[in-house]
Amino acid sequence: MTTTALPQTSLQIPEHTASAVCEGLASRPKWLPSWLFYDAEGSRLFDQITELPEYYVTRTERSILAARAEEIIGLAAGGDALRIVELGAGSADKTRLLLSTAVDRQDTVFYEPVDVCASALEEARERIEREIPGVIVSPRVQDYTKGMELDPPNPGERRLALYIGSSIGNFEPEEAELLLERVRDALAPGDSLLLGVDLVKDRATLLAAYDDAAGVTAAFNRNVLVRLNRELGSNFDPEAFTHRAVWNRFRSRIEMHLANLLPQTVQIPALDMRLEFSAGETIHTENSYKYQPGQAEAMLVEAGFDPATTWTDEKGWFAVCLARAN
Ligand code: AVI
Repeated sequence: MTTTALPQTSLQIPEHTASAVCEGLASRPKWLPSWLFYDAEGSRLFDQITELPEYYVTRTERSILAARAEEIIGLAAGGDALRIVELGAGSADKTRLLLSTAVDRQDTVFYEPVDVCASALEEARERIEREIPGVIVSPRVQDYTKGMELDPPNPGERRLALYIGSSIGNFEPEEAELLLERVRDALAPGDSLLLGVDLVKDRATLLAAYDDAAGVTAAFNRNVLVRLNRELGSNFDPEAFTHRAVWNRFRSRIEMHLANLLPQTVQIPALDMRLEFSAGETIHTENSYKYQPGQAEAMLVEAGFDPATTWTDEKGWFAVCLARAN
């Protein structure tokens, strides 16, 4: 990883963190990229979010996968053996459901999680090989947003790529399209992609999911400032910022912001930055796009896939789309 030593500090900062923070906090309105949420504490808080009563996303997708796993695996495999590649280091029990179903069909399944974080991949390998005999894990340390390099499948094998958890919704529409095209480029004709997307629903349900009563999402949002303090030596007072979730219906997205309560000056020595915050000024930290029915399928067609089947839950809150690379 490239690191940058910036003025007034001996901290070694990854180049992409330094440039994103510089650009975002020098902008008006200020913003930070949402991938900064996921340090160890942020990942722990996100796991907690997935269990919250208000956060319908994870359990709704899980219920669709539990009901449809055999159909999904059968359609993706056709008459061939499946090799399963996942964007991200294993979405816990949702991935396990699909892997166990594949093992029931074909005894041995190769599973290739792709992630930038080698330790998350190692954890996924250890956990999955222990819990599901028959799965052979081959982790790939790659940034899948920049494209994937996969070994050619063996004769009689097809790939099923998993991009579940509605993570696609955290990308801007044009970035999401590019990401799908890159996934398509890494696959061969006849391979499939399983994509999980969150659908537009009533405002109250959406807002509650991103502003829960226990304050876990608020802590998750503020933790980005704790991370900057630790990694860049800044002096943000995280408690002086309020968590705000907003439904932007014109852009079909939930936005998360951190609103500064009182005027304050923040120093970021590692970036040689001094920031004046006025009372009420915000930092935009995340977008989570929500799709209309049929929209994900249209994106998949644009990216070079033939959408095969879409499954939703009974409330029509979440969609899981299986599409074949053409
Ligand atoms: C990871 N991603 C799909 C979550 C979402 O719902 O957009 C991140 C999240 N942010 C706040 N709560 C959950």
